[in-house]
Amino acid sequence: MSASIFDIAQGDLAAVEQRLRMPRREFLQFCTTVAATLGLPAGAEAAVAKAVESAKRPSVIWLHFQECTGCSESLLRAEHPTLEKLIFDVISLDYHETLMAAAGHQAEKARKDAMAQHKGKYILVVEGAIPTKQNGIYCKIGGHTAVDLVKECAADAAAVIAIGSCASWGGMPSTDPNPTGASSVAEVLGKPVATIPGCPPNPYNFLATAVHFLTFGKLPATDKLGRPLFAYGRLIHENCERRAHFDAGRFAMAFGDEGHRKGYCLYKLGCKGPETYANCPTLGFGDAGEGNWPVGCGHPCIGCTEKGVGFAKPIHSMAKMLNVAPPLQYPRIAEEIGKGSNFASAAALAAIAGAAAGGAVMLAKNLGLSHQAAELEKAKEAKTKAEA
Ligand code: FSX
Ligand code: SF4
Ligand code: F3S
Repeated sequence: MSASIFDIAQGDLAAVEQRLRMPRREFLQFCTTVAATLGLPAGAEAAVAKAVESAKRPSVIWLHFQECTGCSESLLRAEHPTLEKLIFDVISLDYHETLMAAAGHQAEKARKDAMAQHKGKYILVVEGAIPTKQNGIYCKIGGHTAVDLVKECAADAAAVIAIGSCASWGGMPSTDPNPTGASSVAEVLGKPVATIPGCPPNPYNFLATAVHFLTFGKLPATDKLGRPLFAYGRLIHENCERRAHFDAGRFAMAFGDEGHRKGYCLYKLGCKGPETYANCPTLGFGDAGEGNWPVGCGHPCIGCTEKGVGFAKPIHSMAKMLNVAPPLQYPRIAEEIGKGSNFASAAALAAIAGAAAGGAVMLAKNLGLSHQAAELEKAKEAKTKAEA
């Protein structure tokens, strides 16, 4: 039988309670949540709990370059546990320009000391893009360019994590025409690194990645862009609570219109969920419960976790459909209003046209037709008003 979280000795729990200043129930809940977020098999929460409870705190060096500090801010808003607990009890944050009290030479010394003492063992976290044009003069700290700093700190790190879209692939600072040559950590180092994109990223994706390192001594499995699969393995569109509206052809056509107020799909307002990989719909933000994520709040996803989408495509432009089979079995509800058609005939037509024309064409047709349907509806309403 695999170990269970309930097998942890009461004495150990009391110790952890004291060390983390966190009620044991909350601690166990945290470990279970992290194990579930990581997609680990049943029983793994015990390993997570054991690691968090007893692991020697790994040294973390956190660099800031071209960014807004939103990544650190979002982490500071994490609740289970708060970053304060994580900083002081789970990881040893030896260098973080925004949070550390030290300044100037003292700060530089803290970084150098941590690198020397934990050579080959520390985690390097990079927040922000790295300006590369004109020998990197656009960002200098303590007399060193960001390019030199990241290379120096990465050389002896056990793991490198790029947090946020800026560090992962350039993000906002790399927006065309990218005057500073803002680049990702991987581009500057010339080798792949783990990435936690998002602007800002979900703090739990970072926490879960850090706890994975703590538990298993290595970073979790990633896709080819370095994104942990547990968090970025699925398209937003696959798990979106508005997906049924998409499949049924019910779209908000303008902010504040009836469809928008009713929670219809935001595809036609530019939602990039169909081409963006992230767990935003399932994880949510801000510990505020279900539905607290961009689309849940009524704003189209801008694709902030996706290179070439966020800060690259106009917010209102329509997303490319990736890996989505058109739901041929669904009627085109919006198009059928007042046209005397029924479910069976719509489905049959869709199936024939789908088979003949291919899925993508069918889907495009569906989407185009709902535009027409909305226009028809508008004309009908205007006519009824005029006649009244
Ligand atoms: Fe800001 Fe982080 Fe965006 Fe960038 O997040 S929230 S600009 S991803 O590097 O601080
Ligand atoms: Fe959700 Fe956007 Fe997909 Fe619509 S297009 S179902 S709002 S992810
Ligand atoms: Fe970003 Fe879209 Fe999630 S904008 S936060 S990837 S819903």
